[in-house]
Amino acid sequence: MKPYRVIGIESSPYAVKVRSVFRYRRIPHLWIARMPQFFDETEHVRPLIMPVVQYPDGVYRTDSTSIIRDLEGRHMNGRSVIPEDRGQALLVDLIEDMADEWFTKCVFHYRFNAPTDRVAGAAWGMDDAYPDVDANMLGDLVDKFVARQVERMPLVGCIPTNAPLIEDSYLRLIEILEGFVATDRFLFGTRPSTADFAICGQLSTLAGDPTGGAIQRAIAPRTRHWVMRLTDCSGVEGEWSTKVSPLVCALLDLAGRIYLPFLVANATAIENGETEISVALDGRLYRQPVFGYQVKCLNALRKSFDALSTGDREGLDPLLDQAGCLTYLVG
Ligand SMILES: N[C@@H](CCC(=O)N[C@@H](CS)C(=O)NCC(=O)O)C(=O)O
Repeated sequence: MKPYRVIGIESSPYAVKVRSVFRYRRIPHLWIARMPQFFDETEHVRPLIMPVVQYPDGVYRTDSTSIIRDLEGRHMNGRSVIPEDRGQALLVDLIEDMADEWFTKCVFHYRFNAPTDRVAGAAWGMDDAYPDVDANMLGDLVDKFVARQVERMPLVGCIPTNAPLIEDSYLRLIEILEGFVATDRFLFGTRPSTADFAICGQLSTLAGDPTGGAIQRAIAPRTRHWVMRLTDCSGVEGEWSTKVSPLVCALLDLAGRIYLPFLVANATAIENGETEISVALDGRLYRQPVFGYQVKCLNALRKSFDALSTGDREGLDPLLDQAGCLTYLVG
């Protein structure tokens, strides 16, 4: 079989997430740094987001979450990244989604808020994408990228009034993880789940940026090392835990305070024909233009929750209820 080709750049959270899953799953693949010689072949891909994965049959696909689910069915080699316990699998979906859709705001905020971060973050991405250009041309590419990304900040809620909430959620995530990495190997046992890899993707980008990285070094150094280890777990052999760890519960608490009320406020605003979300999250007013894709995220979570049996929900509902998540999932 031809190997899969994972096309992305090192500073992309989703590219690191997908590559880490391929490595852990021992699925033969090539990592293709997305340089100009590879631009043409993916030009037709829509939406053109990173990473793009070319399958052995030549087809190109995007969207980390759906690619990872698709690989589950194609490669049943005992190295799944989704627990067999359906209740735990739902928690994995929720935490993965929160990493992809909420913690990515932390990446965007720290990367494009302060001028020094902007230049360093953009230079990392542009240098990987255009390693053959001279320093002047690289400087132009960095300026253009910074201008484009700074313009997009309000679209994802990265505005000054939201900054305290976004920063606080980053600090809480890494504080929770710091308490956890010394006692447990991964979120759901001694083997990693796609929720671990989603967090790894976002935190690896933050680790490489000046402010996000300095914060990790200062208050969560062991989490930073954990993130680095997660990028290559090809040698890990482990088991799923039968119990849900208190640290997963702490992450669910964040989902109940911030992520799920945000998703529901977004869906409600769209349903009411509004163009902006304005919602209190964890006691702070949060505002952002509505985002269609995130309605799909909420619907997918609710559909998975709805599909659980009474038996699956017996142990799960009290956990979700205690974390303040249950009401948002029953729709
Ligand atoms: N939901 C997608 C998100 C992928 C994504 O947004 N990737 C970023 C790079 S990290 C991107 O390509 N953004 C489009 C752009 O910058 O034009 C996934 O999970 O793969």
